[in-house]
Amino acid sequence: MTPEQRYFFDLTGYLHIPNALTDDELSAAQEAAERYLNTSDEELPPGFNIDRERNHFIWHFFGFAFDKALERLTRHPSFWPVVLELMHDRPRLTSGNLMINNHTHEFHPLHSQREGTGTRGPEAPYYLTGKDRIFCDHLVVFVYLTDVEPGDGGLIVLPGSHKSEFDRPDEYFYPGSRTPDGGYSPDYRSFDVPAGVANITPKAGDVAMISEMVTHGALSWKPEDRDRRFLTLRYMPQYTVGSDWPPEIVERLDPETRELLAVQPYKDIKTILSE
Ligand SMILES: O=C(O)CCC(=O)C(=O)O
Ligand SMILES: [Fe+2]
Repeated sequence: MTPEQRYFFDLTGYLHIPNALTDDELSAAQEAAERYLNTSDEELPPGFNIDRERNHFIWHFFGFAFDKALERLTRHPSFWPVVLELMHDRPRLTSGNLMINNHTHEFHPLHSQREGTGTRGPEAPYYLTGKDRIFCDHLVVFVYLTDVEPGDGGLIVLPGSHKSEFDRPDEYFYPGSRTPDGGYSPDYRSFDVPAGVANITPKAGDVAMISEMVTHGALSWKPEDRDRRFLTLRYMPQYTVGSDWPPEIVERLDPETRELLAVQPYKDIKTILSE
C-alpha cells in the first residue's frame, strides 16, 4: 500500500485504482463473466447459482470461482498489498460474487456496518490505525468489468463516514429511499449526488475498494443499453469465524486460493504471503 493510498483510504474510507488490470486480464475476465451470465440454470456447474430476483443486482454466486481468469483476480497485484495491510497480513476471502446492475433495479439505500443499532459495542467492526498502517476487519474490493460514466449511477459513498462519531439523521441524504421501518422503498429512484456524497465512476479494468464501515449505496442505473458488471471480493481477517464454502466450489480452486479462503489462527502466516 503506497503512502498516497494509505492517506486517501484513511481520509475517505475508499480507494479507486484506475487501470488496475492489464488489457489481457480484463478481456479474459469479461469473457468469463459473459459466459457465466449466459449459462442456463440447468447447465451451471455444481455449486453455482444465479439469483435474478434481488432488488439491486442479478447475483452470480461464487463468480470468482467460475473461471481461472476471475479466480486470479482474488490476489491481484494492484490491490493485494492493500488487502495484506488492512488484514494485518492475515487475509481471508469471505465472498466473491459477480454482480450485474441494470436500469430495472432499485436504488440501493445508504448503509454500512457501522450504522444501525448494536454496531458500536465490542462486537463492532473495527477500523484502526497504528504502526504506520491501517487495520480494518472488512474490506470490499470491486473489480469493474464495464465502464461507469459520470451520470450513469452506481456506487456512492459518504467519504469519511467510516470514522464518523454521530448517527446519520435518517433523512439527511436521499429522503424517501427507505420505508419508515428502515426497509427499502421499492419505487424510489435517484441519480443525485448531493454535497457530502461521492459517486465513484470506475472504468472497465479499474478497481474500487471500500471499508464496509464507510456508508455507501448505489444510485439508480440510468443507461438502458448498458449494465454495470463487477466482481465483489470481500476480505476479513483469517481468524474471524467463517462460513462454510460449498465443497463443489472449493474443489475447483487452486491450492493458493483454497488457502486464501481458509480460517486459520492468528499465529499462522499463510504460505501465499511468501510467494
Ligand atoms: O452497487 C454497489 O456498487 C454497492 C454494493 C454494495 O453495497 C456492497 O457490495 O456492499
Ligand atoms: Fe454494501
